[in-house]
Amino acid sequence: MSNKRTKGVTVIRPIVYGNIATLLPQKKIPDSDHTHKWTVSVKGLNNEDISSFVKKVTFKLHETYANPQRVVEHPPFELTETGWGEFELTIKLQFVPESGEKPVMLYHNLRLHPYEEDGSISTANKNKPVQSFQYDELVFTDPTEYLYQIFIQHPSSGLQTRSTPNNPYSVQAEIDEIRKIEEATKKVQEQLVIYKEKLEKTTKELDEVKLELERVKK
Ligand code: SLL
Repeated sequence: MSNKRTKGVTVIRPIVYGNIATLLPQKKIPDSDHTHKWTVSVKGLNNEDISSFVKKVTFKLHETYANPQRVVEHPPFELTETGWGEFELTIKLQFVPESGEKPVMLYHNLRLHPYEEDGSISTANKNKPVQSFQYDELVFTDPTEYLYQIFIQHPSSGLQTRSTPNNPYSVQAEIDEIRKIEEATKKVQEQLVIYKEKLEKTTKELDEVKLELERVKK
């Protein structure tokens, strides 16, 4: 095994990252304005072990936290904190040194509140745990022989055909998501046509008014 690159090979590894959050019982932490407890994590799909190729994960928190750079060197790659506000977390994945891979940066908006579809905070669900996770794929192009051997020894099951309550990520979910995006794009395009027509009509009316004004002035 060596650091030589395996030309023409691409390995895709699914990951799931994000956070859960729960409301703290009031007066849990004396003299503190913290309202929530949250855990941010990076995992493999179906909790598959990613530590065979991930060496460490650095979570960068908001600067209102003491020591905002939190390094986790062993699985589970997660971090639990308490706080009062939402912010964007930076998650840096570093790979085993023999892989020769550059770090990968992920970005996650820490979510504490149960939002409704319209963006307002749901009061009905305010005591329920909140979850915000994202599926993504790490792509390794021409991995070193060393890394390739690791991937062979630790295969990933990949996306299942259908979602289950424990695993919302599936081929079907992906198809549904693409369909939703296509429908939304279509709607936006339809709206655009309507607004363009309105704009043209209004511009024409404006021109007529301008002409009329010129005529009156004379
Ligand atoms: C906001 N822009 O105003 C965001 C910032 C920061 C949250 C949220 C700190 C906890 C601590 C904390 O919760 N920061 O002081 O230890 O909503």
